[in-house]
Amino acid sequence: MRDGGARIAGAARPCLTMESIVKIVVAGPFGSGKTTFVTAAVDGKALGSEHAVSDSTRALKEGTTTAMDHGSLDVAGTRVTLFGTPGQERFSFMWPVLAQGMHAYVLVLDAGRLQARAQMRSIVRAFAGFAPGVPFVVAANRWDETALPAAELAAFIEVPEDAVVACDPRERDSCLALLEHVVRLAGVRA
Ligand SMILES: Nc1nc2c(ncn2[C@@H]2O[C@H](COP(=O)(O)OP(=O)(O)O)[C@@H](O)[C@H]2O)c(=O)[nH]1
Ligand SMILES: [Mg+2]
Repeated sequence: MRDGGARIAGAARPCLTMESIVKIVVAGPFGSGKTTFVTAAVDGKALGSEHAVSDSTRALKEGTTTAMDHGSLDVAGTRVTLFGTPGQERFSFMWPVLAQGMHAYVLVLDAGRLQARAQMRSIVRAFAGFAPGVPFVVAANRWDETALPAAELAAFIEVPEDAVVACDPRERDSCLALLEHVVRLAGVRA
């Protein structure tokens, strides 16, 4: 994916004007809190595509996103549209599809699980491959910063340390604060 994938997102990214809608993609491993994030951000008014989990990952949660989570909201006066990806590897062909034209992306991580951190490393690489230069933030969920310092976490998933921000996706204010930061990053590049 890194070298062979089509580089669609950067080239197709529209200009950001005052009237523009900022498109933000919410990605990350299975069970990291993506659907929770999109749902909390839009105050429960999200369109989802959750289905019952059919395999062994059922131990993690009962429903999983098979196409996308979607919703729109205002963030500090900017209209934002969110597209949450499915996290399971077999749906990864959806990631560049949903990433088309995005201004920025959020990578939600369950920082407490080693397996999730390893999966995040390959998701970081995949997005760097098909969306080079597009700004992003890692929303670190369930993160014990004393046990896992930011520098260590950032080095493990191979992102700059200042890209890692603590976030509780169940809390709307936490999601909104993170989105404000992401919208600012998207604006800087416009
Ligand atoms: N305890 C706790 N549970 C969370 C947190 N974030 C998400 N969850 C739960 O973790 C499960 C997986 O979240 P979900 O948003 O479906 O993950 P997704 O696969 O990334 O869309 C759900 O049951 C959430 O309610 C968190 O910060 N703390
Ligand atoms: Mg989901």
